[in-house]
Amino acid sequence: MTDFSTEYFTMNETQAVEYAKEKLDYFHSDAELTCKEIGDGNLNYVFRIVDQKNKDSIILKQAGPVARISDEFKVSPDRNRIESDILKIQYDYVPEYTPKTYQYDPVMNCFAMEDLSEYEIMRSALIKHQTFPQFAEHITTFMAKTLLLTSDVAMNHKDKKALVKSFINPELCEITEDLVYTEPFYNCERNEVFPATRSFIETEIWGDKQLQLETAKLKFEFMTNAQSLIHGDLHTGSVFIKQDSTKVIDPEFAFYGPAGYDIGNVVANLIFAYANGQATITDAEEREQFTNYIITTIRDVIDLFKEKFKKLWQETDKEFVANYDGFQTYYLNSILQDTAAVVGLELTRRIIGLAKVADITSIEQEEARKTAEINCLTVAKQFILNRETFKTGDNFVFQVKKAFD
Ligand code: SR1
Ligand code: MG
Repeated sequence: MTDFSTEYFTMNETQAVEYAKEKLDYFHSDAELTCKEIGDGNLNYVFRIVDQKNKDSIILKQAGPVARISDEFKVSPDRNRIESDILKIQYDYVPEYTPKTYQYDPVMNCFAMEDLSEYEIMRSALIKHQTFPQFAEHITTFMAKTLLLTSDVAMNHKDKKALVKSFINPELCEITEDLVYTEPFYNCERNEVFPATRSFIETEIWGDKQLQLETAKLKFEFMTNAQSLIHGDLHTGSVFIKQDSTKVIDPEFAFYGPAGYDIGNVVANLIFAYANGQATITDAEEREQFTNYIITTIRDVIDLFKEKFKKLWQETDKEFVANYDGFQTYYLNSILQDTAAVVGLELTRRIIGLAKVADITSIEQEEARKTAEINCLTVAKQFILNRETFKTGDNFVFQVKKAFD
C-alpha cells in the first residue's frame, strides 16, 4: 500500500486511484475507479478519476516540483495551497463561475475539484471558431466582483493585509516578471522567435528604447501595486466554457497585484482568437462573423466591466476616502490604463517568449503566421505606449481593427 501521509511525491495514474480510495471522501464504497492524466497546461498534473459503476467523477490536481513546460522553472508545490485557497474565495464571491473544490492535501500538494468534462477549454473552442455570446457577461461579473471586493476599497484593511500575506506567491510571480515583463523586450536566449518575424522584432521591439522604458515602469507597477487578489493568469486556456456557462480555473498565479492584469489577459487572448480567425478562416462570410463576434466581445468585456464595477462600487460599504468626488473615476481609469498595458504585454510575450499560444502556433502557412504575429505586435505597442488613452470598449476595438484590417 502506498503511503500518502508522510512524504510528497508526484503520483502516476495508478497511485491517483489509490489516493482517491484512501484519502478522498467522495466515491461510493463499491466504486470501480479508473484514471487518466489529462493535464495539458505548462505546470501541473491533472487526474480525472471516474467511478465506472456509479458514474461519478472528480478531478485531482497535483503540483509537481518543476514546471512541465521546462525543468528550468523550479516552482514550489505550495502553489497548490494558493490555488485551492483562492478557488474557495472566488467560489464565495462568484459560485456560478468557479469550480467547487473538495479536499486540499498539504503533504501530497494536491486538491480535488469538480469535474468539468462537459465543458471545453475556451482557447480550443475559439480555435475551432466556436462563439460564446454570454462569455463577456459572465467574465465581467467574475472580474468586477473578485477584483473590487478583495481590494482596500471594499475590505477591512487588516483583513486585506492578512490576505496579501497568505497569497505571497514569489516563485510564480517571478515567472510572470521574467516571461511577461522582461524577456520579450530584449534578445534573451530563452525567447522563441518565429524566424519569419525576427527582423520585425529586432527593429520594432528590441530596438525600441521608449518601449523598453515603459515596460520597466509596468514591471514595477506589477511588483508593487497590491491592489486586488488577482487570478494572475486569466487567459482563454484558464476558462472552461459551454454555451450557457463559464468556469474560471487554474488561479495558481494568484497574488495581490494590479486588477488590470486579469482584464488585460482576457482581452489579449481574445485578440489572439481574432488573429487566428483572420488568418485561417477561408470563407469570407464565416470569417466576418467570427471576427465580429470577437470584436463585440472585447468591447463588451471593457464596457460591461466598467458598468458592473461602478454599480458594485455604489452598493459596497467602502473605505471612507473612496467616497470623495472623483475618486471612483480616478481609480477605474487607472485600472483601464493597466488593462491596456497588459493587453500589450501579453500579446508581445506570447509571440516572442517561451510560452506560446496555440491560436498563433497552429497557423500553418508561414506568411499568414508572420502577418498575424506582426499585427499582434503592432497593436501591442499601441496598447503599451498609449495606455492612458484607453477608456472605453470602442477605444480598445478601434486599435485592434486598425492593426488587423
Ligand atoms: C513556466 S509557466 C509558463 C506560462 O504558463 C502559465 O500558464 C503562465 O501563463 C506562464 O507564464
Ligand atoms: Mg494555467
